[in-house]
Amino acid sequence: SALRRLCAVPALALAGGGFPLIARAADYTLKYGNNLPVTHPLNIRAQEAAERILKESNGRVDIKIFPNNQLGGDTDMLAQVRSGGIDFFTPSALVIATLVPVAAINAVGFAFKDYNQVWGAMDGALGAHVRAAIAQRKLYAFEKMWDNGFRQTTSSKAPVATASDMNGLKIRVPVSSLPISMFKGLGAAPASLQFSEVYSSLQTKVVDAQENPLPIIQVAKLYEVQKYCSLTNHIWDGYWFIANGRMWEGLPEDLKTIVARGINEAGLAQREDIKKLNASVQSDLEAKGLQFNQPSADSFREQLRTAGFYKEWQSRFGNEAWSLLEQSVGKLA
Ligand code: X2X
Repeated sequence: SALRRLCAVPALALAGGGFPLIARAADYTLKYGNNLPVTHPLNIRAQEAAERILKESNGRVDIKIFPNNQLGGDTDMLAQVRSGGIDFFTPSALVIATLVPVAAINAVGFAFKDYNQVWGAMDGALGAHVRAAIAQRKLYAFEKMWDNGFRQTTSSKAPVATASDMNGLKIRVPVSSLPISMFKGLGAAPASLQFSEVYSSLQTKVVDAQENPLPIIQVAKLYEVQKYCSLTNHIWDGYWFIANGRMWEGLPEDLKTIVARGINEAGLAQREDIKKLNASVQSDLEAKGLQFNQPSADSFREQLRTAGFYKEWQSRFGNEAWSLLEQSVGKLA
């Protein structure tokens, strides 16, 4: 790349008709797209990681971030990271599951009791199993998953206290078959929409309800178009930080090390941010007018068992993945 730099300067000088203001561009200018507002900890930590990587690589790797669905919704960004149109993407486990079905395994309803179980599984054997499946689709998944959070249910109609309150509820879920199956099992009427469409679909009453972790409800201002928030904790969801496989394989080893360290360590810091936010976000949302209730998980779990949800997804994920999940959370069905 020293040679490349030597060659690049005269070319720039000619093109500009004078002395170049910037001596050289980065060797690797890489695009990263995501679906979240810039105020979410995922974007704040990703920005820090990009700055650190630029510095530690002496300007050779410049990661440009395109937040908030600027490059299209999740479905578009997943296609782009596969084709190489973008270099990095952070799909939720639910979203990448449209390509890598086993990736939805962390979203099995009411599986994780707490974050110790979550990170034990995702930093351990279950996460390794999912990363290997992602690699088979020619995508590279960084080691540390980033936190989305435990998903909660909001509605403009009424609080959800027991499974029977889900009956006929028009609820938006991500574009992914597991939450569709789960909410149908609970008796609701789920509709798959990309996150880019959630605010407006709630505002125009295309749907009455949605489900997301509290930090997302906060940064995406969903409290403006929802009245009730029921702390159902029904799914734990995280983001896989993925790279286009060809791009990743083509990076020199020293740059791979710098990029992976920057991204994985930012991910660990982002987990801490969400943990801190979880302690204060409810009172902030209450102050903004959202009314909270805390249902017990029992009626929901019972309804899912009766509906055959756990049996169905055990067979869809396969016994190997299912037993890795149960090693972390205990027997599910
Ligand atoms: O689309 C959602 O609900 C979100 C933001 O949680 C995901 O990325 C799955």
